[in-house]
Amino acid sequence: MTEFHSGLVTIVGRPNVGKSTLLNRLIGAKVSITSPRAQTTRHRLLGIKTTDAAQFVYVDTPGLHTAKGNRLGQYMNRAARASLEGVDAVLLVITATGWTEADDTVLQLVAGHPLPVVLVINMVDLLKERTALLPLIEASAKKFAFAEIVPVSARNGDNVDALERAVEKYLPAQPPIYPEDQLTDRSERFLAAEFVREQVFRLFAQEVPYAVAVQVEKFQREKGVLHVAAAIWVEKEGQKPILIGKGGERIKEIGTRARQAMQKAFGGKVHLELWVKVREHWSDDARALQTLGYEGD
Ligand SMILES: Nc1nc2c(ncn2[C@@H]2O[C@H](COP(=O)(O)OP(=O)(O)OP(=O)(O)O)[C@@H](O)[C@H]2O)c(=O)[nH]1
Ligand SMILES: [Mg+2]
Repeated sequence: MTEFHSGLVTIVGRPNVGKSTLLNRLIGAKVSITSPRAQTTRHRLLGIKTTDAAQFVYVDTPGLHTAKGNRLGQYMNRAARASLEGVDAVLLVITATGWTEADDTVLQLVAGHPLPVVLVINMVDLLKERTALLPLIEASAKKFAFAEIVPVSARNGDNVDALERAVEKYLPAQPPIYPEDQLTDRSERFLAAEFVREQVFRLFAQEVPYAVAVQVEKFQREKGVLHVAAAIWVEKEGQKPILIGKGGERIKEIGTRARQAMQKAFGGKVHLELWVKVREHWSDDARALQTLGYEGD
């Protein structure tokens, strides 16, 4: 038998390039939330895939953005930077539309670490002609000595198997790090909060998603049904009616969609109860951030 390989592979990039979609696609399960809005991911999170020959431990990270902003933004950037420590390889994700200044900033950060960097050019499904990739691949190869350059579509799975093969070369020979049936390091309770936040990011415009944090207050199985109760925290009194909607329509829609995501991820029936609470400026308040789970990473 050939030796088993396992290792950590961190996924970095500017916000909104498809890192979390890629992580879910690589492991074949949904453990990380995604949305068309930048800065959806707030925590570092693992997605684990075990095959007969190897265990891939992928690290999803918040999109790296220019650090001014509030304490939450600083926490997110710290989590992304820390994810470059102690890993075996890096996937730097950009999109097929080409390099931006923000991508260059991420590259500079990554280049400071002695790690193999695989450049992932995502969203190739948006290109009319595959040949349009060639100049981008050439320009990328001039920017940095990438270990590999792999174009993919995280959305439809195109070429993601080739990416896995490319990554496998950089995993050291060692036994699996996690049990082979484990998909993530995060609890179902954590994922439940994230599935609610995902719907807020998908259903609301402008500042509302950035004003929201979700806290699960009950997570209990009774007679085959999982009962989840969660508070949606907002920063201002005025955001509360927006989230609730006329006759409670909007919060009902969040609940229905989040419940479906939970049922799919956890299996079995889920009963979900949601309400909205106000905590002024929680995203810039160190103590509030700690209570809401934004700490440690
Ligand atoms: N067309 C297309 N869209 C994609 C692809 N991959 C991701 N997307 C979309 O791009 C948006 C952002 O995806 P995410 O996976 O949330 O991006 P992210 O890099 O994790 O974003 P942050 O967590 O905010 O940094 C979502 O609307 C995805 O559906 C792809 O291969 N093709
Ligand atoms: Mg993400």
